[in-house]
Amino acid sequence: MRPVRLATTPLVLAGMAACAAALHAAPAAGADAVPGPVAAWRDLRFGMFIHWGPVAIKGTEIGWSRGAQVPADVYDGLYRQFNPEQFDADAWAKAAADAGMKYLVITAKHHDGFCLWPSKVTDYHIGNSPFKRDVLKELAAACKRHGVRFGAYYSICDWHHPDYPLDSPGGRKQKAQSDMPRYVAYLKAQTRELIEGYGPLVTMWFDGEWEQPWTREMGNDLYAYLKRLQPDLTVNNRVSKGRRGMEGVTKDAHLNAGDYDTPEQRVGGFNRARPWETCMTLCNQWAWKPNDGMKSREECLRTLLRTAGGDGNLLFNVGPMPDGRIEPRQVERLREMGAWLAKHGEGVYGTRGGPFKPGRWGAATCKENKVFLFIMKWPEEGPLRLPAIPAKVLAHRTTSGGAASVEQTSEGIAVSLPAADRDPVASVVELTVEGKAFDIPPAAVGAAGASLAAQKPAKASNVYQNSGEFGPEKAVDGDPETRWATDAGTTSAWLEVDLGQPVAIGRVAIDECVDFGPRVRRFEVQVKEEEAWKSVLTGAAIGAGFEKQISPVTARFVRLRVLDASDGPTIREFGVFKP
Ligand code: H79
Repeated sequence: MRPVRLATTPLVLAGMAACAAALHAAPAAGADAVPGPVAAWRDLRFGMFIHWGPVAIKGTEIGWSRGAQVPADVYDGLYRQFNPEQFDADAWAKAAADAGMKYLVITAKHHDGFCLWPSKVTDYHIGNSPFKRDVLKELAAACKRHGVRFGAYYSICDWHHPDYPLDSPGGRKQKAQSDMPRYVAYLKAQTRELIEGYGPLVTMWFDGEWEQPWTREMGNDLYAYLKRLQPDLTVNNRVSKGRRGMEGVTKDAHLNAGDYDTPEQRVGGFNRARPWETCMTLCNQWAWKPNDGMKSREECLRTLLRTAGGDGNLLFNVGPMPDGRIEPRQVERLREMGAWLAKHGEGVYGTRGGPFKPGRWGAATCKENKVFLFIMKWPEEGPLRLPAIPAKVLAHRTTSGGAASVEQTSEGIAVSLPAADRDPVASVVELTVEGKAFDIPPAAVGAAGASLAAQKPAKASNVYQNSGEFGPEKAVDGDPETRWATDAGTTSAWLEVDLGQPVAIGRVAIDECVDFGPRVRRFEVQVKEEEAWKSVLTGAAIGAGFEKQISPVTARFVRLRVLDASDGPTIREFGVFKP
């Protein structure tokens, strides 16, 4: 940015700021500025990730075990005995389709450099294994038959290729000789083979971009090159630089040519401004491993719903076995997901996240004049309370069993459903609202949502290392990601909020951070009346998502007193609400 001269008038300054903002601004609320192909990819919402290669013979992690658990020369020779005779591309594509997955991305080449297609620019490929068959060709064709879009994962780092500067283990070794410009030419020739031989691709999914030999210029140039080959291709942010580790969001997104962010092994945060896709494993390892732990049906589906509720896609990974089959128990788990989605998929595909932000309570999506509520955790007493929205709820329908009652007042929306009717994955309540549901401003649910304490001045007896990151205001900022924290070893503490004027309070919600286990063992909530603190609620543990009604009381000052904790208490949100 150019330095601003002091003589510039405020009016001109404001104009300049507006100009600068317009260049790289996120789309205005309601507007949707993402290009057509990215929007089409986003609508698919749920895809299959496949990590596979000769390493399946060893059952160790693809790429990373080279030169670690498996000596590099042994790893590099595995393809000579790779003969997955039971590989059936239709079975894989069908498993994806039966799961309700709309696209598929396979490791055409991982960090280990092995190619699952007969590339013309290397001999290190499936055509030179005893199996010989072109896995990508068969899979792309099978996907077409099953209505699943096909995409390729391609690792930028290649610890096997002689021209790439870094080597195993994990790129931590430097090769004695290398030639990066020649490697870039190799990479471009290969990605061209992928697009021309197996395309049009739904996406090119890059990885391994964090290593030093790869630059932003190379990445953005590669992006432009691929878009010339296939104009409607989508490309992830790992084509270029600036990804924040496993969080996957892009720093300085305007400098990164990629189309979407890539949180890895975690559900991304609510974000409507930049498209994103969580990649996550069904088991623990990306590549197959015998007897790997596997996520439950509930965990799988809730992960998908929380992702969609945050406005993201889910690329859910399976690692097929060395014989070419996907483990039957994994196929079965995927089929279970598909069976649930066959009933409730309307609230997933082609929807957007919100307007209620995901949280422990569940998640919401929207489409046209519909809001889909996926309720996963009901309050211990009373209805689920959603914050007020500026649109009238015209009708509601429960699609998961039973009949929910939905009551809209100026305070918000109260939803109840008898316990016996609740779905173990998520109870689904569809609201029909007046106008476009996407235009309703997104709001958090629970302690973070529409609290009388929101953004009010707060102070505390103690702040973890006096760090601004953990100040008392973090407990009333409406953001469940941030938190007030206290020093290690703290066993009692208080947090006080000035509500500005006396207001009636009838409910308290507290969201304790339990990332390190629950710590609060005894607490009370007090209000100040005529200079004296009076207790309005006492309890033992708080935990995540605590909520309780109290006898209505009018007060300006309210405080949370932790009377006993096993270690420094830390609170994500402290909310008080009207009776
Ligand atoms: O293909 C799967 C994994 O093999 C691959 N990505 C998924 C889709 C993967 N890449 N990295 N990791 C898994 C974990 C490694 C993280 C680290 Fe780093 C690499 C830590 C330090 C270097 C990238 C850069 C993350 C933090 C800094």
